[in-house]
Amino acid sequence: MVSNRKKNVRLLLVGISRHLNDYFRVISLGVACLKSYADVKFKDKVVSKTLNIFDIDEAQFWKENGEFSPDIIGFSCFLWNVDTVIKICRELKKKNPKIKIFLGGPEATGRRLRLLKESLADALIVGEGEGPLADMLSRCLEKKGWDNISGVILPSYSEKQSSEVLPQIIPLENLPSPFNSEQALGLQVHPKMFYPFETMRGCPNRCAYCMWTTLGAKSVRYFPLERIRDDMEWMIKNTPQTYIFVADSDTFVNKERAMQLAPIFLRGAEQGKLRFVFQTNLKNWDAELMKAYNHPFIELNIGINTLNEKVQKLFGRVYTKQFVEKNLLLLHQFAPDVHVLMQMMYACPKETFSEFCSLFDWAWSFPYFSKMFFHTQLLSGSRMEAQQKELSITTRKQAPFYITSTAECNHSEIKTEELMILCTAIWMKNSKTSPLYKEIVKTKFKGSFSLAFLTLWTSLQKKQKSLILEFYDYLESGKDRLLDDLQLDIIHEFNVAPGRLGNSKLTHYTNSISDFFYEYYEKVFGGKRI
Ligand code: B12
Ligand code: SF4
Repeated sequence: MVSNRKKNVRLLLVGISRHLNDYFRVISLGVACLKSYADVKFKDKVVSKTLNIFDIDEAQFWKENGEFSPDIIGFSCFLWNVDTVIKICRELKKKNPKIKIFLGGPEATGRRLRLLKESLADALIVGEGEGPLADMLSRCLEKKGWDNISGVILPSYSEKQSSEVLPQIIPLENLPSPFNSEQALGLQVHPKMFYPFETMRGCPNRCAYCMWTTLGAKSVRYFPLERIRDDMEWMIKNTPQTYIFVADSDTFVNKERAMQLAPIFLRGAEQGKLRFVFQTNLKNWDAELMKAYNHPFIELNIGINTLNEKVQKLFGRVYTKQFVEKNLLLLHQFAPDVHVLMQMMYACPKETFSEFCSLFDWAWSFPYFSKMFFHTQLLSGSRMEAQQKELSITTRKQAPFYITSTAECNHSEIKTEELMILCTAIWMKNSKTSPLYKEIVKTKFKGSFSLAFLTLWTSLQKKQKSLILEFYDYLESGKDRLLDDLQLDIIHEFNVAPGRLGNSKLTHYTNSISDFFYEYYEKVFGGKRI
């Protein structure tokens, strides 16, 4: 398997990311973790390198691959890079059939044998990668094959065998942190980075749209507090002002532990101006926890998703509107400095257009916090993907596989939902249009934001509609700037990525959409611009 000339194995671990707002390059945490583990375990028997590729820059891969000349290459597969990974793997095999390729990450775990076959790779790892990677490297050093390793699928497996492979899970205390060297992270560090960061692994929930639920990873495991403290000190010193996206399923699922973590995060915020974003569920919060996390550098993304009972049942997340409102108000009272982002979903199966409008009206009428509507998608390996036919779901042809129609909502209705989300996000963020829009919603449209949008839309001139639709088509067709991303950019006031559409063009679209509102306001209500 490995050339007889050499005593060591050369391992290249590749993470390919898309562009991310105006933050500096996002690290691929999965491959950084794998390198750290392989380095500690194998020392100089394995020469490893982490390669972080940004903006899906394929040419950079070929350059660095040529310079490093690996024996084996591992790719981290997410929905935003998997097409590129497949293309690279096939070319690699064509150029050098002896090279050993293995795949891991969420998209590999979800697609399994289908991805292995399509990419022509030699092995695919399900779930956490550290244990299987170590086993595979040991086999390479012994010049043995990769058969019968727990958590690993080989091309010779049947569909059934492949679907039954469970992840190999090792104690988190044994895993070294990558937040201690540029080599492990795979890029030069400086202030204002973007780091995914873990304090735990596993998730007690079983949301139908998430593929992790099929992995038997229900029990939650924690990284030692000492490690988290050390990571924070390293970041305060080396990468202040960094944006830390906490990758935990929900850091607050264990209150005692969350209370122990609070001073560690707050020290990072105070001493290093580090900003933390957490994904969480309201059911885990009480006044004490809210007070402990009350800091302007903390952002809580609250997964409300839907208030529609039928959809909640399908997703496996049930709670009442009263419960959500009560807890949001508590958050406002006890954590007034925190940036709260209410996250809802649209294009959900089992939801009609008018039911979505009710959610939309409720969310925008809630007097506090930022609002964000995520496009529901079919993630590979999720229970919802398995129910696609039964739920009459159609999706976009390329990843992310956003839902374009369901039994309850046709394509044109979902498109209207998107136009409503797009225009309202712009009108409600702009400090000049926002008070006017709120005023007309209240006084002319009985408090209904959806009704206001639908009426406004029909009153727009043809050329105004065409500009909005042109912007919509751009957002829909791409991979690098979708409506989800745009909402986040608007909320966070990020500069816009220099992707296919330059900053100035994007500003042109958003400013024009604001202007259309003014024109309507002046024409219909005789109001003056503020
Ligand atoms: C940070 C993060 C992001 C960051 C970017 C991350 C990046 N590097 O570019 C941001 C915020 C931008 C983001 C955006 C999105 N994300 Co996101 N995100 C995450 C999150 C929270 C953490 C990822 C992480 O670092 N985890 C910790 C590391 C250690 O785990 P890991 O990467 O999985 O790696 C382990 C194993 O997978 C495996 N492994 C990984 N790579 C490899 C490679 C090899 C060779 C091997 C052997 C093993 C291996 O071993 C690793 C260590 O055990 C995950 C959820 C989660 N908890 O994982 C979602 C997740 C990755 N995101 C997801 C989604 C859906 C999105 C969005 C589409 C959401 C949206 N609607 O906007 C967008 C992407 C939009 C787009 N246009 O493409 C899905 C991905 C599904 C998929 N199949 O790819 C996840 C899994 C969430 C979920 N519950 O479903 N995301
Ligand atoms: S979406 Fe989040 S809470 Fe739901 S199962 Fe996945 S990781 Fe857990």
